[in-house]
Amino acid sequence: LQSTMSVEVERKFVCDADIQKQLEEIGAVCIGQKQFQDKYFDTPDFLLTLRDVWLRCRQGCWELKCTTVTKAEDRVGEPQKAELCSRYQEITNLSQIQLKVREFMKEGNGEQKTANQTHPVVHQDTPKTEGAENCPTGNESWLMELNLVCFAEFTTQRCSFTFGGEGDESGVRVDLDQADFGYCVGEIEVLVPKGEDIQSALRKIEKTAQRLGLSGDQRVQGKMDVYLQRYCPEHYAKLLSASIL
Ligand code: V4E
Repeated sequence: LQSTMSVEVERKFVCDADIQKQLEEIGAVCIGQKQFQDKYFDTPDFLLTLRDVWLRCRQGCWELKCTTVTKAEDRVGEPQKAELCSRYQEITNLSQIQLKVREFMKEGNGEQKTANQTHPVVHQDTPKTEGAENCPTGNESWLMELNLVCFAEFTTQRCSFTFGGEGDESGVRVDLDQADFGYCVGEIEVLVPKGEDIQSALRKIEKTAQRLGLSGDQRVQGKMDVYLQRYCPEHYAKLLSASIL
């Protein structure tokens, strides 16, 4: 089970047609395929995403991704190409998510926005699973209260690979994603429990990238980059000029 607080370090890559074969050649094992739907939420003036904060509901479960260290001086000593890797803190506990979102909004606005302002459609979720604290019960009043609306919704087919044993790639996972709007991307990722060693995660990712023969000097677009570029050009432009994407 994923902890409620961890740092996801990941590097995206462009998938070649023979990527599955290449993965198997370097010892990766397919651990399964799944399909999931993501709905991303923000205020109409993009208060969260302009701070690189990503609130989503994946198959009925809430997740918040926000940046960790970004200052250049904190990256001294990192392996080359570390800048190709992104690192986000992942929070999956709903109360913690709500607390963080409120904090980010206060930072941004001086005053928190409330619901009785303009209100586009809020996507209400019907519960798919019962019982888990994180999973919505259909009562999404906190979204209304914080003026959060759905700005992106798409489904991904994911094929995941891991490496067995205690070697260089232990803990490395490779996801091959195909989004329903016609975009494919690969991700090499390591989930680091909060407070643990990020450098070693970066080295493992770099090693795996090398073994897959990824030259990767340019940043690869994620699913969200492509989605916003195509369907929400105004939002995309704002994130680009704020250097978020
Ligand atoms: C952090 C972020 C977004 C949230 C979605 O992140 P991503 O890892 O691309 O999605 P996904 O579906 O692979 O999630 P997972 O299953 O791995 O948790 S959308 C945009 N960002 C910002 C961002 C960035 N600035 N640079 C890179 C390389 N990726 C994402």
